[in-house]
Amino acid sequence: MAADLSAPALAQQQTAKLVLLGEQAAGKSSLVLRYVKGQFFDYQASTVGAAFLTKTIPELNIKFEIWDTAGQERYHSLAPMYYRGAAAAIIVYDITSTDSFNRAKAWVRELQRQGSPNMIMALAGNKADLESARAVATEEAQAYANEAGLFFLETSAKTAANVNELFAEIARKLPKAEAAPRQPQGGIVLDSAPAQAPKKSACCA
Ligand SMILES: Nc1nc2c(ncn2[C@@H]2O[C@H](COP(=O)(O)OP(=O)(O)OP(=O)(O)O)[C@@H](O)[C@H]2O)c(=O)[nH]1
Ligand SMILES: [Mg+2]
Repeated sequence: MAADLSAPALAQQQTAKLVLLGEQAAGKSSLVLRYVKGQFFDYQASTVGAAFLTKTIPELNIKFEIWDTAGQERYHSLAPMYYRGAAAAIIVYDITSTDSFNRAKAWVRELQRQGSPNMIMALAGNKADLESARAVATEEAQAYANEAGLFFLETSAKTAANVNELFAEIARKLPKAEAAPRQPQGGIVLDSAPAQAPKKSACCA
């Protein structure tokens, strides 16, 4: 029997490794927590090493495997472990801190040199709710993002502004899993071509 009836539509779910990088206190963990759990804490403990969370977007059949890295300089040498092989990266800065914007640019340069070649990169200017303390103009960041070929949004983990949009846009930009778009949804494949899709196990959701 050629038709593989053991592979339901669910098995087509695409898994995408996503890493967050950026200066300490820029709001990486807060963005992830807001996105994954809908929570925000005024006091958010600084990340040690990295944190791992997942989030599935059922409409797009994508599961994000999110590595929320620690921004403290002493963890910098660990970063390649988390960004290597990542399909996408969110580089976060704090709009009230020019230093954090410069640090974000340094991360972009590092990823351009050492990240995966087709990595989708998004620049997030976080803490957009703190408009009165703004130090980085939207136009400046947008111009930089255009130049560097990044997708750019200003976000607020506190108010949730643009947080879902940020992750959803990344999901939309991901290259589709090789086999997924060609598989008729829920139908039986009558054509005799061998199924070449790498079989991802549905383990550990
Ligand atoms: N006003 C405001 N505060 C925020 C926002 N996002 C994060 N914060 C606050 O900024 C502080 C640092 O946030 P974190 O999410 O821990 O920052 P981080 O980038 O994960 O920091 P490290 O783990 O140390 O690298 C916390 O006190 C948060 O409550 C935001 O959008 N608006
Ligand atoms: Mg953190």
